[in-house]
Amino acid sequence: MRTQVGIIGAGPAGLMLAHLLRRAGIDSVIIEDRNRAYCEARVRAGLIEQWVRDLLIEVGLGERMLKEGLFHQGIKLQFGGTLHEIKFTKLVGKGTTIYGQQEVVKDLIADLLAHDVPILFEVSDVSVQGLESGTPRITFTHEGEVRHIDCDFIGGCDGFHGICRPSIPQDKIRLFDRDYPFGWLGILSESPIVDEELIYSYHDRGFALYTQRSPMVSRMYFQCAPDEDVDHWSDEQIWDELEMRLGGVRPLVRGKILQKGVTPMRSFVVEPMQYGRLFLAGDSAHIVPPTGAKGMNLALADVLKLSRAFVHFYKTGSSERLDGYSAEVLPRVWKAQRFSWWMTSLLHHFPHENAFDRRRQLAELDYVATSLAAATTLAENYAGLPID
Ligand code: FAS
Ligand code: PHB
Repeated sequence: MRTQVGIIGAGPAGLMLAHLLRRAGIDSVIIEDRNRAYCEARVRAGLIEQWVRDLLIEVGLGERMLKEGLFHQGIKLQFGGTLHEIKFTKLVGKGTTIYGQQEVVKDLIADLLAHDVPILFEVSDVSVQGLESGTPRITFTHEGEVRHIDCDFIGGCDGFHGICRPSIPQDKIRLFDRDYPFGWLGILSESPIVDEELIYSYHDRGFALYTQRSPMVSRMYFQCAPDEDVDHWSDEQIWDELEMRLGGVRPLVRGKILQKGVTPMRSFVVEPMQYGRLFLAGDSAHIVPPTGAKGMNLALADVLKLSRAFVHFYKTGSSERLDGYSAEVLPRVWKAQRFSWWMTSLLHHFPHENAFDRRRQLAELDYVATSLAAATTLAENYAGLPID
């Protein structure tokens, strides 16, 4: 096969990249090692920033989000048995929208296939060659056959555990990381909304988060051990723990747990996010702890910039913007890293902490809840930093 941009990975980054390229008349082919049903059912992020909402509408993907998404004016912080609202719309004139990552993925896959953009699911043995040459190649097995995609560029959108980042000579990149001494045990439950916004709870037993997917489907997380085994928790025990950490102010309504799992917490960045004709975007280049809800939003910010650099190349023949891709997107990546680390440090308990640290965390929460300047900083970062 021959195409202009070969894309590895059908997550939000890979799919949105193909979508933006198609709208600019640039061909691409996506390969994905999972099947379509799995990609469309994978429960991950759920919160999109204001500019992402606007982008989805602008690029013709807003219809279902506008119908089914839940627009939020802000978030609530729960500590000392009280709820404190941080109203983003009043502070920075922006809001956030709850619209599940798998819904964004479904909309993108449907639109791409409707426009005949090839997505090859269930590929295996994927590898890349000729990254330093003008004609890189992707090799993979599909339906039992070894196949090749010859292309001008490769979009490395295969997530943290993909093959693209490890395909770069390790002496050509630098890795930055931090692991956190805890994880999140998360559930998806058939239970009605108990608050019109998210609740981030600081509690003696550890952090907890109340979020939603629809008026009758809720999503909740609580801080657990990094290697917690979710099978050690009965659904009753999970509800008991959530009620202790979240139920103080807004009583939770128990319901059937549809899905549960433990997510490790790490911060990770690779620099640069490109090598030769390979360009990394999304989780293949950076991971943030989900406390700031930045994962999917950052992946979409990367491909918005990358797609523009490809358009500039095919319009002008100049690779100037492609050469500057990493330098252009890394400042936003590091600001999201800082904010996600700050939210995580503010709201979680660390093994080495002492009574002083807990008082300090409470003082910072009180400052954020009562200072216009501090609340505005949180609002600006949470609702989404400006993106041109
Ligand atoms: P993705 O990982 O979504 O997509 C990469 C794709 O590449 C996948 O479809 C994968 O199957 C495919 N792939 C991998 N290797 C391949 C190979 N060798 N060949 C072909 N295809 C390959 N963010 C939040 O903001 N809030 C959350 O609550 C939240 N929860 C999360 C829970 C989990 C368990 C995880 C892992 C992440 C979560 N995130 C969350 C972050 C998440 O939203 C990511 O940031 C987002 O999925 C990144 O999108 P992509 O970069 O497209 O990567
Ligand atoms: C979610 O809705 O899944 C979600 C929202 C905010 C977060 C993390 C996850 O910080």
